Amino acid sequence: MKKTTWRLMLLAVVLSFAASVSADNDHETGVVSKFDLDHDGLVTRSEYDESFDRKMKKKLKWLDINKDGVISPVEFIGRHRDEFDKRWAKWDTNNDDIISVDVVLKQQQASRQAENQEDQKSQ
Ligand SMILES: [Ca+2]
Ligand SMILES: [Ca+2]
Repeated sequence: MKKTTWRLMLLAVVLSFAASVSADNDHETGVVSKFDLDHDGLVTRSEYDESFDRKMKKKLKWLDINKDGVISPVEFIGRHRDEFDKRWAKWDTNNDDIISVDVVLKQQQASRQAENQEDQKSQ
């Protein structure tokens, strides 16, 4: 198996692990802060739907690289491949083709905090 394939498989495992650990820590506060659009501490169905629509539109716009209104498999794979390569480069801080779970978790947490701040600014 190619080295790149192994790297992608390892990255997927690390991402899953990081997501599950972070989800345990941030689940309740994260869900409420992301979807509670009127900041009343409750998430209504309409708030959830609106938040989900916003995120999906943003994601679909990002995936449509050539801005033709449709997402081809090449665009989908290309965006995620670019994303994997960027994340790998960001996490492999000493460029030895090995990533540390601690580095991933710290960067995931920082990224999530930045995302939450960005979401709050856009509301
Ligand atoms: Ca609310
Ligand atoms: Ca397209």
